[in-house]
Amino acid sequence: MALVFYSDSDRFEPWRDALTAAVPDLEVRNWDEAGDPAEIDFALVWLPPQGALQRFPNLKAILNLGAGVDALLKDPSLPKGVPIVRMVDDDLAKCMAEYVLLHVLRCHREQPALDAQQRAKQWRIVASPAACHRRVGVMGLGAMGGEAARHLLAVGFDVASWTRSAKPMPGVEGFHGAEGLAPFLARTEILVCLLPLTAETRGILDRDLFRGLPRGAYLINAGRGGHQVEADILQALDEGQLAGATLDVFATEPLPADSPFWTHPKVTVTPHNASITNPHSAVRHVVESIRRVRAGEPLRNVVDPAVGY
Ligand code: NDP
Ligand code: OXD
Repeated sequence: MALVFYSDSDRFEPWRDALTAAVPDLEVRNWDEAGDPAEIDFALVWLPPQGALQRFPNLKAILNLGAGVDALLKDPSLPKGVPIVRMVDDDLAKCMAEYVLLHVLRCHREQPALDAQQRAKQWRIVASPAACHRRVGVMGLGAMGGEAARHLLAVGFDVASWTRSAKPMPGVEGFHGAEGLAPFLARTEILVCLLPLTAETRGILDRDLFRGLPRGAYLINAGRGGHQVEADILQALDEGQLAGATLDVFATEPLPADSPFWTHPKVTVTPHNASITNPHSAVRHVVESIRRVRAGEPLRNVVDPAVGY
């Protein structure tokens, strides 16, 4: 059996070593040395070029190196009927939860404003309420949002979620669907977006949505750049509707040098590193998918292309 790998070149060797240690009879080939396309059973990929996967006629599964499959699903020539498995992994979820906790705490304690005060040598005491009085709203309560919510609850935040279907979670006030969005936003002082990018969620972080939040709310987006209408974020910040934004994802990545986000005093930019799949932890999920295919068992975490996640 053979697997072809596509990602940044420095990721190949660690993945090859982890995979061959776990499945000694699996041949792991780098993209440029894939050999006979008919020999390839699995593709383990992150952002492969459009049209590239159709050349493997015997693919049994496409295994995505990340949680989000929006880039893969954009490819109209994806081999029909080949299941796509997204990455669901403990470390991936925990690192995301740490990112969310870090930035929610920064907003909660108004750290960006305190940093600015320090630069200006200003002594102005800012009192923050206890976390239980801070209402955080998490959009998307899947592998990422669920773990983020658990971390936030552990610190004592007042947490709500917004999902597509009803998704009860102990300690979290749940909202769902179009009718749940307005009440969810109205009670949310720090909004965290961990949605997948789909036809329904594209551009959701726009002017109308920001107007539904209490004035002075914070936005944290670690979902996808396609969720945010960047001009609307800037306007909401400049008007004070948003007090600040922490953005890990952008319409264009890397973020262009002339983007106003780089220097905006109310914006924190991180380079799409909220959470990154690592082979040490995630290899077992890839191995489990390979085992299931070989055993003729149903795969887990299969994407539904019709809904987009
Ligand atoms: P999941 O598929 O596990 O969860 C998705 C969640 O979003 C579900 O709760 C789902 O609702 C909800 N959702 C989907 N569509 C809608 C909608 N139209 N309205 C309301 N809720 C909706 O995904 P993950 O948690 O694994 O990942 C989420 C996203 O996080 C990824 O797609 C990716 O874009 C991003 N990500 C970013 C990273 C980074 O470093 N910045 C790293 C990893 C992921 P329901 O429960 O009803 O199905
Ligand atoms: C992912 C990502 O989707 O890193 O896993 O963005």
